[in-house]
This record gives sequence, structure tokens and C-alpha cells, in this order.
Amino acid sequence: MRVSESIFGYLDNRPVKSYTVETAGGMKFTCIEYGCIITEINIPDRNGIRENVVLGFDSLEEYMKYSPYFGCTIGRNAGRIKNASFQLDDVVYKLSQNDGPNNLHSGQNGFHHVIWESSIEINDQEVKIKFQYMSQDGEEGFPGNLHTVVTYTFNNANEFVIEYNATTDKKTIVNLTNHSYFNLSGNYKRSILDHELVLKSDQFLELDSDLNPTGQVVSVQGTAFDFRFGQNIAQGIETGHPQTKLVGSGYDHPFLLNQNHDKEIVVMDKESGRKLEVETDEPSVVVYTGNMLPNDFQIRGKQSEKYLGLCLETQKPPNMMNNPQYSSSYILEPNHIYHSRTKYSFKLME
Ligand code: FUC
Repeated sequence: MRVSESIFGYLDNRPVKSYTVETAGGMKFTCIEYGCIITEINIPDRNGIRENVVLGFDSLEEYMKYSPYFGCTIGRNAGRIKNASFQLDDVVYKLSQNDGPNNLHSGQNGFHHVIWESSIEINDQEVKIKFQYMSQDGEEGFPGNLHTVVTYTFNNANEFVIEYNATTDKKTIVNLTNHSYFNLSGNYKRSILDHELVLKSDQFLELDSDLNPTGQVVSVQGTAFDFRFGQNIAQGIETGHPQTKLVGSGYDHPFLLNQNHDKEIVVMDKESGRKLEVETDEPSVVVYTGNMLPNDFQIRGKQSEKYLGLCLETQKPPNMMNNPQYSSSYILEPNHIYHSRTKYSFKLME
């Protein structure tokens, strides 16, 4: 395995480092200290042609100007919080309203928008890139000084693992994820509409018109949300299910996972033969099919457009800190550790 380090750009005169890891399996991965963003994942197709399978840019300026959360860590809380507020014990915490009346991905200056301190560890089998960030008590409205470590670990089998660890000095909520937009066609040649998705999920959460989960858990059986036996994204959208229409003809929904660490999320692109398996500790995955991707900028020479990327945000279902049935799972107390792990394995289809 080889690792190289360089300066990706400067933010307020501060250098932002990038790391590139090349594995013996042919994966070439680049990430940066700004937002822990994964800028590129290059993977061979069935003919051995190595191409990039995530949306990203080559400059910080573009990330600042356009990026709809490409490749970043989302925190302290992933997804929407209805009316941008939540209650812990007797205190109501007010967050910024950056998505109509709601809070989305923790506000303008969430974890995606800060510079993390990085270090690397290398041994024969693995490379680890570690990012750390100290979020101050009250930052973006959240209580507690929260110290977060995000670690990317690589091996030679084209697998990488994201681990999240966090500790606080005051009771708070934490729900972290990564917001990579995958497109297995390679260098964004095609949209993700003909990607096949397989999900070990019997239930999804219904959304309201602001795209917040209503709390209603719905069976996928016989609906556009049934990915248990595999379904192309386009096939599901074409059903015209009211919930797919609501989010702009696509998916932007939390699916409750039946199982963990057992190939619970699989995406395949038949034409390139690339396959991605995702395994996680988390109880759900928000499947977002890029329905709202703007089309007023270029992504490495390709015009951005709807359905160009597929996000698989492993996390606790959004907004459920406001639901008594789920709220305790979001809470992090002092002297406890938040820990969560998601593994991404790139393979070729048989
Ligand atoms: C996903 C979606 C949101 C939003 C964002 C950019 O996490 O759930 O609807 O568009 O990405």
C-alpha cells in the first residue's frame, strides 16, 4: 500500500492537506482535511479500467461554492431536525434553520465545513487516516464540548472502513454519517438510474412535505420501497409511489435495516460490473438518489444533474430525537463513548 500527502488548497491561509492511498487491489482513494471529504475513489471495472466512483471536485473553491455535501462527514447530527429544535431533559435547544423551518445536516458550519486535524498510521496490512475535531459547547446550537475522531482504514482487498468516535463533557445528541454520492458507472458516464440496489430492509419511514420523517413506519412489501430482492432505482421511481413523487421523483428515505454486518446494502452497476457492499452498526440507511442535485455547475467536466449520485447515509433515522420511542439512542453522556462503524467493500459482479 502506498500513501502520499499534499496540500489540496488553503482556507483562511490555513493549508488543507490531502491524502491519497493506493492499495494492491487497485483502489486509489483521496480524502482531505476539510470536512473529512472523500474526493475520489478509483476502482477497476470488470476490464481492469480504473475510474472514479464518487462525486467530488479538485479544488476547495468548488467545494465552498457548490458542493451539496459531496463526500463529507455530517455532524453533529445527520439529516433534518423538524423546526430546528430538540429537547434534552428540560432544555429546548434551538438550531439554525437552513432548510425552510428545519435544520439540515447540522447547519451551515456543521462538520462538513470545518478543517479537521489529521494523522496517519501505516503497517503491512493497513493504512489508517485519522481526523480529529473539537466542537465547542454551543457550536451550531448543540450542547457540550464534543471531541470527534473519524478514522478511514484501508486494506488491500479494496475495503475501507469509516469509524466514528466521540466524547462529550455535557449530555448531548450525536448522529454521524458520511455523505458520499456513489456512481459506479465510472467517471460519471451514466446516471445512477440503472444501478441495482439490494437492501435488507422490511420497513421505511414515511416523510412529510418538508421531508422530515413523520414517525410512521411503513412496510416495503409490494411497494416501490421493496429492494429486498433487488431493484433498479429507475424501476422503483417509475411506479409513481406518492412518497417517491414527494421527494422529487426519487428516494430520500430512511430504511430500517433488518440486519447488520451481513451485506445489508448492496449496489451494482451491470455495465461496468462494479459492486459495492456496505455493512454497518447503524439501524438505518437514508437512501438519497440525488433528486435535488442542482444542474448549474460542472463536476470534473461533467454537467451536474439529477440522479448523478446515490448517497447511502448509514445513521439513526433523522428527526427521531424528537420521538420518545427513539430519542434515547441519540444521547451521549459524559464518560461514555459514541462509536459507530461502516464498512465499504468494492467488488466485481459475478
Ligand atoms: C441528503 C438528503 C437531503 C438533502 C441532502 C443534500 O442527505 O436527505 O434531502 O438534499 O442530502
